[in-house]
Amino acid sequence: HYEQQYLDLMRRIWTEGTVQHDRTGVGTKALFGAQMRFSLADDAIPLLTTKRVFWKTAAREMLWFLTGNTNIRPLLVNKVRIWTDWPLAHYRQETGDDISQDDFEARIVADEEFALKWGDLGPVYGKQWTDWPRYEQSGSDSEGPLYRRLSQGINQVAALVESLKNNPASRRHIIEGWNVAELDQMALPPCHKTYQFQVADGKLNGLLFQRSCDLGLGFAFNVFSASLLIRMLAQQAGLQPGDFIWQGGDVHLYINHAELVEEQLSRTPSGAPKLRILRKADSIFDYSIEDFAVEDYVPQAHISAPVAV
Ligand code: UFP
Repeated sequence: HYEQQYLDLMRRIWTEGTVQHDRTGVGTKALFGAQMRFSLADDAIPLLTTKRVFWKTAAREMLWFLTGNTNIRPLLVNKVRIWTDWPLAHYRQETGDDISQDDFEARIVADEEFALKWGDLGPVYGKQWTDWPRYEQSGSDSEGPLYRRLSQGINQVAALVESLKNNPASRRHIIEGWNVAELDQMALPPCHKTYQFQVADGKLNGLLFQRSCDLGLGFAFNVFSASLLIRMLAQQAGLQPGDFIWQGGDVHLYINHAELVEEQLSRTPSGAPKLRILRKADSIFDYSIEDFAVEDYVPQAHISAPVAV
């Protein structure tokens, strides 16, 4: 079963991982460098079956990336709360207001101006994917050339669809989130930072390099949304879905996830869920949540665990 790779890695990290005193202060057990391979052929989708994964949340987040938006408001309108922690912490720190998460989220939804001021995450995925900054020389002074930023950046996703169609054999099919010059403006530097694609035998293979992976929580989402992206791209480029290769840098389990790890390792994966894309959208930017259906997904009970911020 495809999920065995995941459980094996989880067991290995939990028993053999190096203890790390990570940024969050929680502490992890970590292993550096790991790979998993999943087939996306025949609508197969690597959704974890040993716990329920709320795949629509991941799908909505992926659709939000593709809009280029970096404000949490459109997510919250759809009850997606996975990005609230960062703006909330920032707001509390700046204003001294000890607002609850519920109240903060309600205010972001109700008050557009408040959202503009407090809901933005900086130039995270959506911005880099669809509007990577470009500059041109605008003059020079005694110290050398002067540059101005162009109002329209590079849309990597649009360029990718074109290159998949027009230059399939290319080894340069890449979407990059790691804009070194803008990392300090981002709420969180990209985790799923690099995607590479390959066209072979009429199939689209995709590889994700994830620099940092919370194997207990983040992974389930990351692996679903990367697969969804490959599926949408394949459909747009007129290709069949091939393999998805997941590649992790610092792969870790938080020390306070003991219950999750033990419960999940006691379960056995089962079933073969399918992801159907119900319609071919006009472009990669025109999908909506109603276009996706997951079938034959009979997961075991959800397991909750604390998120390290
Ligand atoms: N994390 C993921 N996947 C994501 C995401 C975050 O696993 O898509 F946004 C986890 C990895 C790590 C933490 O535990 O969040 C990010 O912290 P850092 O930037 O210090 O690696």
